[in-house]
Amino acid sequence: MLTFHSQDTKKRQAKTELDGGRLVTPYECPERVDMIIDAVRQRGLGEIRSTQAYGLDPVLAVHDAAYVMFLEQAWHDWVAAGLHGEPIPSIWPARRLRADAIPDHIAGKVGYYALAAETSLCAGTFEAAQASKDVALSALDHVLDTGEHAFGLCRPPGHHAAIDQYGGYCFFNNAAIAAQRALDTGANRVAILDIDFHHGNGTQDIFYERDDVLFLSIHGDPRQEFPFFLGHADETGRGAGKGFNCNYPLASGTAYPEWSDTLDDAIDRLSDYQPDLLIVSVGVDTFEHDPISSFRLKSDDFTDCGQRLKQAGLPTLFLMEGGYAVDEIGTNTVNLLSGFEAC
Ligand code: OKP
Ligand code: ZN
Repeated sequence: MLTFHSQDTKKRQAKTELDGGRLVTPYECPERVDMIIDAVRQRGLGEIRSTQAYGLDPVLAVHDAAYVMFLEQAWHDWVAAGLHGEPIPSIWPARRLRADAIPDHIAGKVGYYALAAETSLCAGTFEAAQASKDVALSALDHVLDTGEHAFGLCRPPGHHAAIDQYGGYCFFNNAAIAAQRALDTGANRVAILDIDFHHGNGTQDIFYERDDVLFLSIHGDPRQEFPFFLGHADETGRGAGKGFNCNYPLASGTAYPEWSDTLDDAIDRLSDYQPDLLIVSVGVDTFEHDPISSFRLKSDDFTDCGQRLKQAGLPTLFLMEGGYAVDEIGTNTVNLLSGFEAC
């Protein structure tokens, strides 16, 4: 399987993440990319290809234009306002405050467009987010052109990024951008299966009222886990989208027997939908030693997971989301991809 990769994804080098009550070095670090590339090479997964530039049109097909402009300007505006450190929101349009009046001041704008506070903005964030979606789209085009499966080594991840909100280390929703482009270039139906530990609230948000994208997510129960305010089992879609959103919240401590039963159920639903393309939002933060997550998958389980995904028998685009056990991220990711290739 080909891997698509861009060094520009490493242009985001934030210094701070709000972790509990402390500022720490971000878990979502550029070294994650190097570790995965090293493993792809060492294990001989296949050729590594560079990316093409697709511009902002495919981003604007799923995200709000003012939100995209905000991301482009935020770092500059923060510095120009004389603020120090990295942009972190400190106020939001919470219940009964006005969410229909976007502030002019950057400190207010950050709160308007952020869905969480852990994710600081920094000088290279917008460039890295652009590179990340170019990775996704380059890999997509390979799948569409050849019918072969492909892996897009996206970074920063995307699945928490909603129509007009960033957070959870995500800025542009790479999977949603790829799904929309697939539809715009001839696909009738796309399925997105999100196996990251965290619920893909952004992807759900973008497609919640649509029946041309089926969204399935297996994740830590939002009663206990980030993003806390979306991802429950009763969120099944709205309007035309009713029945095309499917959440599988699982308890903290879930290990592979229960997780893989859930995966099989999701794969059955995928097969019923008969999509033209499957996009897998791949997170390996389900790993037992992930520093911010609480499932208990072992490294070998990722290989088995890849084998099960192959049973769906669909043209498949794998896009990287989370995984923060940096020493094992390469092994776990390539286990999944090579499990899929092997059968
Ligand atoms: C992004 B992805 C530790 C808690 C961090 C945010 C998690 C974002 C996960 N400071 N909460 O889904 O892997
Ligand atoms: Zn995650």
